[in-house]
Amino acid sequence: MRSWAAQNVPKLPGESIPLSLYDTSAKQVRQTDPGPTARMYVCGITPYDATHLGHANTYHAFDLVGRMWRDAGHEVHYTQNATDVDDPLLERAEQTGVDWRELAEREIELFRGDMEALRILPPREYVGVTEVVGRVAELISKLSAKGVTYALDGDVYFSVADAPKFGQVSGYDEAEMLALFAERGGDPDRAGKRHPLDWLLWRAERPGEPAWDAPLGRGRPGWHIECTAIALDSLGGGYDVAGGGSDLIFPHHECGASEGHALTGEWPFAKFYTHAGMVALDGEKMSKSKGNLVFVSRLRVAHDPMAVRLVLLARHYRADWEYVPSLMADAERRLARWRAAVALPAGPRAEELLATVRARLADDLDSPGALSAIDAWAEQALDQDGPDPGAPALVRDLADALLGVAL
Ligand code: 5CA
Ligand code: ZN
Repeated sequence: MRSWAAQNVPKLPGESIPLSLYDTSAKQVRQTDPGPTARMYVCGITPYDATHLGHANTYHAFDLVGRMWRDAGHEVHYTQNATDVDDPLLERAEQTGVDWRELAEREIELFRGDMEALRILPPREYVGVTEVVGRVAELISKLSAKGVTYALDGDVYFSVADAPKFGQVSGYDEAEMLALFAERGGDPDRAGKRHPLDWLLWRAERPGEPAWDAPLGRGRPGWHIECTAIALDSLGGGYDVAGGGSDLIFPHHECGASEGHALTGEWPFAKFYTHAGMVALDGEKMSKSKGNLVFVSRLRVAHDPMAVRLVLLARHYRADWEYVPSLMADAERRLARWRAAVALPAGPRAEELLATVRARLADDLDSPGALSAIDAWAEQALDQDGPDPGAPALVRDLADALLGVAL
C-alpha cells in the first residue's frame, strides 16, 4: 500500500548517542543494539474512524525511535500494518451503510494526511492485511503442520498449551490475562475451545462477511497473526523493536510473540516490546468504541500542526495522560518562543544543547527533558542575545532532526 511523504531530515554535527528504551518484556530500560539497518514494526490503525490524539501519541513515540537511530547512522527499516479487515471495521461499515473497503480506504487516506502534517516519518513498508491474506493463510497452515493449532467449526485456533513462552511479554497472571482477553477481542467463553486463552488464527466465512479462498477453507485472518506475518516477511525474526500502545501488550503482542516463536524457533521474536501510554479524554481512555475522541484532523486545522506535535512531546511517551485544551495553548506559546529565538541573527552557543537533547532522548525518549533544555536556550537567546551566528540554525536543525518539529 502507498505510504506517505517523508520530509528531509537534516544531518547533525557532533556525537550521536545510542538509544535506550524500556522493554515491557524485560521490565527495564535497555540499550537498543541494532545492526546497520535497524528494524521496527509498529501496529497500525484499524481504519474505521479518524486518527485521534491517542494514535498520534503512539506513532509519534516510535517516530522518535527512528529519528534517534537515524542520528546514530543506522538505516531504518520501519514497517506498519493497517488492519483493513476486522470486526469493528465491518460493524461500522454495516451501521453506516458504507462499503467496508471504501471506509478503510477513506480513513487510511486521512491517516496519511495526519501523519504527514505531524511530520511523522513514513514506514518503508505500509501493508494492508487484505494485501497479504494468502500469505497469512500459508503461515497458519505452517503452524498447523507444527501441531500447535486445532480446528473448531471451521475456525482455526492457536493452542496456548503449545506456546511455551506465553506470558513472557506481558508478565501478567492468568486472571489478568483472562480479563483483558475478553475485553480486547478474545473469546474466552466459546464452547469447544481447549483453553479459554486459545486465540483465533483463521475465521471461517460467515454470511455477509468478506472471505478469501485458502487451503484452510474460505475465511479471513484473526487479528494477531496479521502482524506476525507482516513483521516476519518484511523484517525477519529477531527484529529490533515491536511497538504499539500499551493496550496491545496483551493479548496482541503476547500472542504475536508466541506465533513468531512457533514459526521461526526464535525467541524473542522481537528484541524489544515497547509500548506508548494511553491518552484519555474526560477521565477515560480515548477510543473509537467509546467515541471520546480528539481528532488529529481537526486539531491540525485549528492549530499549527507543530504545536500538536509539541503537545505530544511534552509528555513522556510511556505516561498515561489526559488531554485538556490548555495543553494546546501551552504548546502554542512554546512554539512561538522557539520560533522567535531561532529567528534571531545569533544566539547562545548550542553545541551543548544538542548534546543534552541527544542525551535526554537516548534515555528512554525523555522528550520533556529535551523540551526543557530547548526552553532554557530559547529564554537565554531572547533575554540576552548570544555570540554565535550559527546557533539559531543549529537549533532549528536539531528540533527538526530529533523532534520532528519544523521551526
Ligand atoms: N490495528 C490494531 C493494531 S494491529 C489497532 O490496535 N488499531 S487501533 O486503531 O485501535 O490503534 C492503533 C494504535 O494506536 C495502536 O498501536 C494502539 O495501541 C494505539 N492507541 C489506540 N488508542 C490509544 C490511546 N487512547 N492512546 C494511545 N494509543 C492508543
Ligand atoms: Zn498489530
